[in-house]
Amino acid sequence: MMAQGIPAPTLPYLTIDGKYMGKTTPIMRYISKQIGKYLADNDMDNQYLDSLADICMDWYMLWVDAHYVPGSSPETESKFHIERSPFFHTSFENVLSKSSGPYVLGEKVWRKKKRMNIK
Ligand SMILES: N[C@@H](CCC(=O)N[C@@H](CS)C(=O)NCC(=O)O)C(=O)O
Repeated sequence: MMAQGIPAPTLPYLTIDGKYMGKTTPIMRYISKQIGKYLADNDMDNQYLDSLADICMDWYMLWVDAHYVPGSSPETESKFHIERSPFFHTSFENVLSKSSGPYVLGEKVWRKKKRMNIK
């Protein structure tokens, strides 16, 4: 993929009509626009949603580093769960407690209540 000029290829990626599309949050944003769902009504709220997606990716990449990167060990896993993860748990609790619910932006974004069961 690098030889084809694709910048920093990673998973996940999509190809649509033969065109490469990379990186998790930009892919989600593209699909949201295409289907007209999971979008906020204004740029400020969309920026907020993007920031939450970025926080999720930060958390996920720390999880990958702690568990799957060469050199990871029970100690790195433990450090992730004890020292790093609570910061994200608290952040998610803060986000969800600010919302009138059932979703981050009230009734509209994200998924339908029956399909999303965040506690
Ligand atoms: N910033 C990228 C990170 C994606 C990423 O690092 N994916 C990992 C898999 S979890 C990957 O493809 N690593 C390179 C490899 O495995 O060769 C995104 O948002 O999608």
